Amino acid sequence: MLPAVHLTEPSPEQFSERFLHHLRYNCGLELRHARAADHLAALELAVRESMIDREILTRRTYDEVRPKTVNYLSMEYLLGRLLLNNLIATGLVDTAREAMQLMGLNLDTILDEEPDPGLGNGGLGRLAACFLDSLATLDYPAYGYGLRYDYGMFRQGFEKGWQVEHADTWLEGGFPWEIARHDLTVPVMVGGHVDWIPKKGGKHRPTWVGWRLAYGIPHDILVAGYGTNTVSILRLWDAQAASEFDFQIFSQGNFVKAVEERERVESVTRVLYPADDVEAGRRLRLMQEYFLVACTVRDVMDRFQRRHGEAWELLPDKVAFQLNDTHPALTVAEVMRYLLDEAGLNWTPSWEITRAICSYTNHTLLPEALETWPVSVMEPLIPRHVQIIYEINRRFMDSVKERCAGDPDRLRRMSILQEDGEKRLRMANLAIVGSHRVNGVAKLHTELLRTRVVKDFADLWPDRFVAITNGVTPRRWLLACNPRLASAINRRIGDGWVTDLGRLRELEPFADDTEFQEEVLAIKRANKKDLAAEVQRLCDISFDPSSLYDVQIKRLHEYKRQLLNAMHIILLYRRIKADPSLDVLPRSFVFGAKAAPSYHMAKLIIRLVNGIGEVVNDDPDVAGRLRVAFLPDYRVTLAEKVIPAADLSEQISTAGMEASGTGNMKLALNGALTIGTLDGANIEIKDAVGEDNIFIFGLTAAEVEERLTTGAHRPWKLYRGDEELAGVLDDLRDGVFAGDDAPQLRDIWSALMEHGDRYMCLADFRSYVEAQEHAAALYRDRPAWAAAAIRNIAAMGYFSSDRAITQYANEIWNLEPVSVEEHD
Ligand code: 26W
Repeated sequence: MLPAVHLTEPSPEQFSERFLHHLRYNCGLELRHARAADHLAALELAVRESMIDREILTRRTYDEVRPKTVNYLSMEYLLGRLLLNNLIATGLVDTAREAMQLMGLNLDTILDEEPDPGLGNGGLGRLAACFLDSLATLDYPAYGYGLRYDYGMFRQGFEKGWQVEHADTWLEGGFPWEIARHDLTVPVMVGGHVDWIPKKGGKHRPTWVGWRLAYGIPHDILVAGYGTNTVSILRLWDAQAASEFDFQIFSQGNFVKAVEERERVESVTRVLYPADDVEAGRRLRLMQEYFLVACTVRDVMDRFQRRHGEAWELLPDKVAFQLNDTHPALTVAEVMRYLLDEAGLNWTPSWEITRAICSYTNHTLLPEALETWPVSVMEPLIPRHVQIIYEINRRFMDSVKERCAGDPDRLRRMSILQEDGEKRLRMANLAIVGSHRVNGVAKLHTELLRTRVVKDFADLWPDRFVAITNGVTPRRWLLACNPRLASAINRRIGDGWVTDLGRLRELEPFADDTEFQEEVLAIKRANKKDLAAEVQRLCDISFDPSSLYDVQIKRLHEYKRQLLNAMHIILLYRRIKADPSLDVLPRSFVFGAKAAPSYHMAKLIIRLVNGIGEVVNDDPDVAGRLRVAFLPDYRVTLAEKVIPAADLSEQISTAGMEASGTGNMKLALNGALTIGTLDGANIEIKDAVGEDNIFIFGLTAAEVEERLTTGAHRPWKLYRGDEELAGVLDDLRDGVFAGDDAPQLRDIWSALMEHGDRYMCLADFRSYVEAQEHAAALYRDRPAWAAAAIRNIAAMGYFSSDRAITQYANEIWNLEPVSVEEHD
C-alpha cells in the first residue's frame, strides 16, 4: 500500500518556513547572510517541492493506467526562465509574493536574478518548450528528451558594432530545477563493426561487434501543467565515459591516454551548435544526434518492458516518438536495431512497428539546412545503423521500382542514399520513409513541402503528409509576460482564455469600445515605458514611449530580411536629411538577433544596423524622431520584455522561405500589428485578423519562385527605376553607415547588386515602404490603431500551442489525456 498523497497549499507563513529551510540546509545560510543568488536558489527549491509532489502523483497514475505516451525528441529546448512560470502553474505566485514580503524580500527582484537556460537556437527550440507546456497543461502523458549541453547558446555582445560571442556557462551557479537520476543511467554502444555470424539453417545474421560503451546520465527538469496536477518530465542526457573501460587502458599503464579518451566521450554533450541554418557536417554533431537517440530509445524501451514485458506488438498502442526535424532521424534506425538485435524480432514486424510509432516534423524549406551525412563519417561510429539504413533503402527502392519503372530520376531523388560524389545519407528521406506521418508547421509550408521539396514522396503517399500550424503557449506569452494586458482581458471576459485561447474572440465586441481602447493604449504605453528603461540600461539609448515601437526580433538570417528593415530606416533618414522639417512619424526601431558565429553576411548586417544607429540616434536634424537600438543577447527573457511593448511586428521574410514563424503569433497576441509578407503563418494570421488589421506587402511565394528560376529579377533595373531606392543603395555602396568598416560592409551591397539579391530585398522594397506608410498613417489615428490591436488579440485564439498539441494528439499520436488525481 503506497502512502496517501494530498496536495496542500502552503500558507505564506509555511512557504517562508520552506524557503528558510532550503536556505539553511542547501545553501548553509541564515537569511541575514544570503545574497540575491541564494534567495533565488532557495525560492526555486521551495517551488520545486510542490512540483515534486505532483510529479510523484503523476508517476503513480501512469504506473497504474499504463497509458500511451508521446516521447518528443529534440536537439533543442529554449526554455527561458522557469521560476515565474512554475509559480503560476502551481498557483503559488501570491503565496510566494507575500512570503517574500514577510521576510523583507521582493519577489520581482528575485525573479530577475534567474539566468536563461538557452539550450536552443531559435524557433524550433522555443516551439519544443511551448509544446511541453501544452502537453502537461492538457494532461497528455509525455516525455521531452534532449541533451544537457554544458554550454548553451552563446551570449552575444557588441564591440565597435560587431557581434562577439561569449561562452554561456549556465550551469556554473548550479541549476536547482534539474534532478540527476543516476539510477536511470543508460549504456550507449559506439564504434566497432558488423560481422555476419552463421545461424542455424545456414543463414547469416549481422552482428554488431567490437563496440565500446559510453553512458547517458538523465537530468530531469519538471514541467508543471497550468491548473492541473500533471507534471511531465524533460529528460536531458549528459554523456559520461564508462569507468570499467579505463581499467583496460590504465592497466596498460597509459593513464594520460585513458583520461583523454574519457574527455572525448564526455565532450559529446559539451556544446550546442549555434547555427540554425546550414548543417554543421561535423562528426561531433552526428555523435550528439546519435547519443540523444540511443539514450532515449533505450529509456523508452526499458519503461515499456517494465510495464508490458516482451509484448512488442503492443508498442504502437503505448509509444509514440515525435522527431523535431531530422536531427533525431536516427530514431528510425535505432528502433529497428533494438527490435531486431535486442528483442529478436524479424524484419517485417520490426518495420511495421517502427513506422507506426515514429513521426517527423519538418521545420525548414531551405535546401542548405537539409541534413545529409557522409557514409564515411557514420560508418565508424554506428556501423550497424548504416547497415540497417541500407537495408531499409534497398527494400524501399524495390517497392518504388514497381510503381515508377522507367523513371530512374525519381528513384535517384527518393533514395536515402545520395550517390553522386561522396556517398551520403539523406536524413529527411530516412525520416519520411520511417514515419507514418510527416507534418509541416503552417499551411503554406506544408503545401510547399508537398509540391516542391519532397514532391515525389507526397505523390507516393499523399496521406502521410499533414499540416499542423505552430502555436505558442498563452501562459508564458501573455499571462506571465504581460500582466497588465492579462488582467485587463480578465476584467472583460474572465480568465478562461488561459487554457482555451479561442475565448479571446469574446473581446471582439470591445474593439469599438472607447473605454477598452483607451485602456489597451494605456497598457501599451506603460509597457513601452518599461522597455525604454531597459533599452536605456542596455544600450544607453533613449526611447520616447509615444513613438511607434517598430520591432524585429528573431535569428539573423538573410531570408528573414533584417536588411530590408534597415533599408527602410536609411530611407527615412535620407528623407529627413533632405528636408529636416518633414513631418515624419517618430519611430523607435528595436532589433534583437543572434548571428551564427560562422555566418559572414549575418554578422555584416548586425554591424550595419549598429552603424545606422550610431549615425541616426545622435543626428540633430533627426531630433529624436528616429531611434535605432540593437539589443544585445536576444533570448527568451528579452523577448518577454520586448513583445508586450511592441506596436509593429516585422514579419518580412522572402515569401516561401519562413516555414511558419512563431514570434509573429506572440507579438499579435500582445496587441502589435503585423507588417508582413504572405509567408509562413502570416497568411493564416491575415485570414484570422482580417486584411484591414494587418499590413501585407510584397511578392507571393509563387512570384518569388518564378523570378528566381527564370532570372526575371533584375536588381539594376529596379535601381534605375526608383530614385529613393537608388539613394539607399548608394549609401550602402559608399559605406555611409559603416565608419572605418566601409570596405567590409560593401559585401552587403555586392550581395544585392552583384550577386542577384537572392532574397529579393529590392523587389519588395517599394511595396514595403508603402505598407510602412499605411502603418504610420493608422498609428496617428489612435482609436483606429487601438481597435485594430484589439482585433489582433481577439483573433489569436487559433495560434495557441494547446490547439497545435491537440492536433498532434488526434491526427498523429492517437493519444488520450489522463487526469492525475490525488491518492488515498
Ligand atoms: C542542421 C542545422 C539546422 C538546425 C536547425 C537546420 C535547421 C534548423 C531548424 C529547422 C531551424 C528552425 O528553427 N526553424 C524554424 O522552426 C520554427 C518552428 O517550427 C518555425 O516557426 C520557423 O519558421 C523555422 O525557421
